[in-house]
This record gives sequence, C-alpha cells and structure tokens, in this order.
Amino acid sequence: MELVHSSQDAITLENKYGAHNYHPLPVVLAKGDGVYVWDVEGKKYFDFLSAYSAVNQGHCHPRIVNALKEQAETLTLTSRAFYNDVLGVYEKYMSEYFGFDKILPMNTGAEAVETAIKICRKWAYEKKGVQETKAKIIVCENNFHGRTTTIISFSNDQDARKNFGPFTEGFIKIPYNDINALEEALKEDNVAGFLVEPIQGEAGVFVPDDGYLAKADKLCKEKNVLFIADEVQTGIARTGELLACDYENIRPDLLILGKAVSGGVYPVSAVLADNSIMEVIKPGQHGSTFGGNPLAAKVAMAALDVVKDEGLAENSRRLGVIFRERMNALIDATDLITQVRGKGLLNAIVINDSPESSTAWNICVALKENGLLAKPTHGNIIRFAPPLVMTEEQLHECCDIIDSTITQFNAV
Ligand code: IF1
Repeated sequence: MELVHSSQDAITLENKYGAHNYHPLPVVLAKGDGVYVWDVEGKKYFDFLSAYSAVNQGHCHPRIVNALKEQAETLTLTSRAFYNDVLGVYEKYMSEYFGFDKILPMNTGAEAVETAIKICRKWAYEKKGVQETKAKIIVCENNFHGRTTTIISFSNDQDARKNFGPFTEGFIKIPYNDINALEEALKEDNVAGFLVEPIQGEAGVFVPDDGYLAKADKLCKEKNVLFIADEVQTGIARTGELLACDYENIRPDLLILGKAVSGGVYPVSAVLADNSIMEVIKPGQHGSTFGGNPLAAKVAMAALDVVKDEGLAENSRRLGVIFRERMNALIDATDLITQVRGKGLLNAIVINDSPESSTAWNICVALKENGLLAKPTHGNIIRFAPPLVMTEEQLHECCDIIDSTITQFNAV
C-alpha cells in the first residue's frame, strides 16, 4: 500500500484520483482519540465537528472498537437471505432503547430517510386509503435529509439540486418553524406525512420555537398524518436529550436515526415505528445488502451503551449551556460574531459578514492553525459540535482558542 509521508501527499492523491465532491479544510487527519485528532505531521487538534455529529462518543472509543474487532473476527455479513445470531438481539435492543415496536435497519442516513418515505407512502395507500401514487409528504424549506435523487427533489439548495433532475414528485414545501403554514398544508388532499428535522442542522443550526414540534405532532395526529422525525444529526444525545424530540415529549410515528448510532465506527442507520405502521412492509419489498449486518449491530449496541453509561446526554446539555455562555460573552466583546444558537452540543455562531464572504472559512482556517477543527455550514455560519465526551476543562480550553482566534482575527 502506498504510504502518505506528508499532508501534501494525501491532498495531491485525493485531487488526482478522487471526485471533487468536497472542499475540505486544508488539514489531513491520521489519528483520532476521544476529543482529539492528529494530522499527518503529528499536530494535535480538538475536533469540533465530530464528523457532522457521527462521533458523539469520541474518536475510536475502546468499547466500540473492541465490539467491532470481536465481531469482525467472527461473522461480518450474512445478507438477509439467512438469519444470524446477532440481528434479532440488536432489533430487540433498539426497540427497547428507543421505545418502538420495530426497527428497519439500514446503513446511511439518506437510506433511512428514503426508507421512511417509502414506509409512509405505503402506509398512506394501504392503511389511510390515500389514492395510489397520489401521496404527499410535507417537508420544510432549507431542509437537509441526504443526497439521493428523491431527497434532493425536495431540497431548495441549488448546489444540491442543479442538473440532477428529473426529480421525484409528491412533496409539499413549507417554511420551517411556521405552525400556521403546516396547518394550511395539512388541509391538502392525500397528505401522508410530515418529515422534519427537530433542529435544522445544515441550514445553520436553526432551533424552532419551544412547542413547535409538539404542536406539529398534534396537528399531524389530528389529521392522521405520520410525524416523521429525522434525528440523524440531532439524535443520540447530541442536543442534550437522547432525542431532540424528547425536549417536547413527542414520540414520532417514524423515527430516523443514523451517524452516532455507531459512534462513527461503522455506517449504521435505522427507521423505528410501531407495528401498525411497520407491518405494511412485507418480505421482498425493501432492504439492503448490508442493512442490519452483525458487525453493524454489535457496533451500534456498544455505541449506544456508551451513550447511557457515560451520561452523554446530560454532559451535552450541561456543556452546551457553558458553551453558549462563553460565546455570548465573546459576542459582547467583538462585532465579528452576531449570534450563537443551538441546543446541547449542537451549536453554531453567525459571522458578521455576508454569506458570500470567505470570512467564516478564513476563521476556520485560523482556528485550525490554533488547534481546533470546525467548518462553516452555509456562508457565514460556523457549526460547533464537539464529541459529547468532552470535559468542562477541555470545553473551556476550546472556548479560549475560539476567543483568541476571533479576537486576533478582529485585529487584522
Ligand atoms: C454531506 C450536516 C449535512 C443529516 C440529516 C440525513 C442525513 C444527514 C439531518 C444523511 C447528513 C451530513 C451529510 C454530509 C454533511 C452532513 C450534514 F448537517 F450534518 F452537516 F450535509 F447537512 N438527515 N448530514 O444531517 O445522512 O446519508 O450522510 O449518512 O453530505 O456532506 P448520510
């Protein structure tokens, strides 16, 4: 195997042989442990992105890695053509952990979103009596649910959509955090479901008004429309509760999970629902080669044990309050940042410059130089999402880096 002797080597290889579907920050990571990552030259950084909230348990968590190792030496994949001795155990574990009758195991977040869309439509035709092929699912403007053709069909991000048509029909777009708009949309014929992120992550960590999700859930229940929560990014303790929906004590009809279900060790996603909904799926109607494989199952159970055993939701909630206090103090001291928003350890700051400016990017490059890795979401918004295993002392160290970087940046 060709070895990478410098960061530049790695960048050169990626530029030459890899599709240019990303524009990464100029840093090449070679090792991860807990809240830290190291680049090829051995420089240490705080990871303040957590692989977009997939590494909530910290990099290379020993309990999760050991689960992977043990199962990897035993049985990795059987496909669903046969049973195996892990899947049923995993399905029971997940059903009890999240409080739903059943799980449909998949691999990536987008696959789980697609799965939820298919289940919702099938339920509408076979249980609600919606006219076949006419089902509509309500979604929110500025949503991010993945990058498949159906999912980008209901995106309004031109970068995500342009020249990928023709698009999938059957979606009604409404403004996020607008309960009246939802009420209006629910008056339309053939509505099957409402697909929503409890906090809009990629859009820039937009937290809806208190009560929005509960009112939306209530309206959906009144109209016999499935409430579908995409907790791929907000789930698994990221926002200070196991699920962001827990803040409003709502139980979605379809729960979509991904990313940190596996602690970033292996691609694992899932859709959970009760029997009355999940029973619309019969043998041969949906699946995937790797969905629910023994390796994914063992890794996920270890990763979710860690969430509970290490009190990650409580830690996320407590440190999130401290983080936003620190950022608000910085906002008072500089005009370069105008706002901090978020819940738990899913936060973002808004940079006082146009979304078209490169200021947020340049701040992230400066943060990198000072030992902290983060990346802008859209334009002038920087997302901050460290692993949930961070200590208060480490969080203050990170805030000190952000403070000094912003202050120095101001001085330029
Ligand atoms: C990228 C961020 C984006 C998600 C929600 C489903 C998925 C995601 C709420 C799909 C994925 C990832 C994708 C990654 C960047 C990151 C992301 F918000 F987390 F930062 F893009 F919005 N639902 N989010 O956030 O899950 O198929 O990726 O496993 O595509 O660049 P996936």
